Amino acid sequence: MEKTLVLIKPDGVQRGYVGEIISRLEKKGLQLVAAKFILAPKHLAEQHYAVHYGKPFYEGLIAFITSSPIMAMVWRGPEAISVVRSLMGATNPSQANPGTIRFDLAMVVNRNLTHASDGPETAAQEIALWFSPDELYE
Ligand code: IDP
Ligand code: MG
Repeated sequence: MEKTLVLIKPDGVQRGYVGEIISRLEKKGLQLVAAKFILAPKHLAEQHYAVHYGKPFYEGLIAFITSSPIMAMVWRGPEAISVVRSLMGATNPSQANPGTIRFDLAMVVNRNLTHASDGPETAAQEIALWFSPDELYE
């Protein structure tokens, strides 16, 4: 079964949406297989967002994601990667569809609440980056 990494970023934690976001994934039918509430070290954030290195928003993104604790999770289910991306909605909340987490709960692209893996390779890489194998309960 497919697995995907989800982060509830500092804005999601600070605005009190950890429960709401987890609830939406649970209600869909996805299975939580790992979770940790952590202040991400800078080197981990930099590896996680390495694909965006050099982009105008990169430095701000790293500063933000390491600024206060986040909820890191692994979710599992049939086509979990695309299902979770659909539940999140478009990267820019103003372009996301109503009913998605980002449209319903967020306003701007640099405070869009969540991260979710975008493909099988990135999901595998990101899960291995944030969790050791013995932290996954499948
Ligand atoms: P994703 O989170 O939907 O996969 P990515 O393109 O991978 O979107 O970008 C990673 C994160 O970087 C986004 O979730 C968002 O927080 C931030 N970001 C993306 N594009 C911009 C931008 O143009 N300005 C500011 N922040 C951005
Ligand atoms: Mg991405």
